[in-house]
Amino acid sequence: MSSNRREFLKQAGIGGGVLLFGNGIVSAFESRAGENLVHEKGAEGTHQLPPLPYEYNALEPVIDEQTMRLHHDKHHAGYVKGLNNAEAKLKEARQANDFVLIKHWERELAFHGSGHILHNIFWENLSPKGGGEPDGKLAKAIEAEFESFDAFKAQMIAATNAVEGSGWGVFAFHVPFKKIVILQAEKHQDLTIWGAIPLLVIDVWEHAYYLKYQNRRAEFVTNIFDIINWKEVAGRFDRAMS
Ligand code: MN3
Repeated sequence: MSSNRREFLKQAGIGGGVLLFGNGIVSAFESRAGENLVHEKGAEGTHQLPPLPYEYNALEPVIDEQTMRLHHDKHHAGYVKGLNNAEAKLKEARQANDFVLIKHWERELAFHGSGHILHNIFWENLSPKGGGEPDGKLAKAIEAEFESFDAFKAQMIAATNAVEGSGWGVFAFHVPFKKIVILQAEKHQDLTIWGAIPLLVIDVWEHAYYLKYQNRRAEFVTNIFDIINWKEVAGRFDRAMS
């Protein structure tokens, strides 16, 4: 992102949502609070590694400089590279109408896309001036849902400690339920990109088709396109974009 554009975004106070510029859509769902999370989806459609919002040593002694350098410059950068690669490979597959590796590249998309978005949020969640407790609306919401900040904090710590294997503790706002929740993400790629808002879903649990189609899931999935309410899907897209 050019420094001019960065400055414009900062001055405009734009941190999230959908931004339209001459070269198309700038980050529909990738953005969050900080302006350096507003990524360009430029002509190449590539994602970029945002710089840390503070110095590498700014979070000492809680997180050491070397860890920050490796975590941001190597690990997070790897997710960005992998995400761009997965998108490129999926584009190639569509163009060739060759989906023999579809499971592999969808997994790569989920793994690297989730890694990218979660690390963006992680860096922004931290600050050398952090700590204490929230106030305002968030404090009220936490009190209403969890009874007290201490109870919330205890559950967040317990849930994060108990993540099986690699993963994340996640404090989230659930849009359809209009509710704050604490979640665990085991691994992070199971096969979603965090932050995605569903527009169209197709149930392929066996209960959804087995009586009629038995093991012929592909036939069910093809046929369902004859009954999709695209007007409703488009409405969801409009609402998600706004
Ligand atoms: Mn990490």
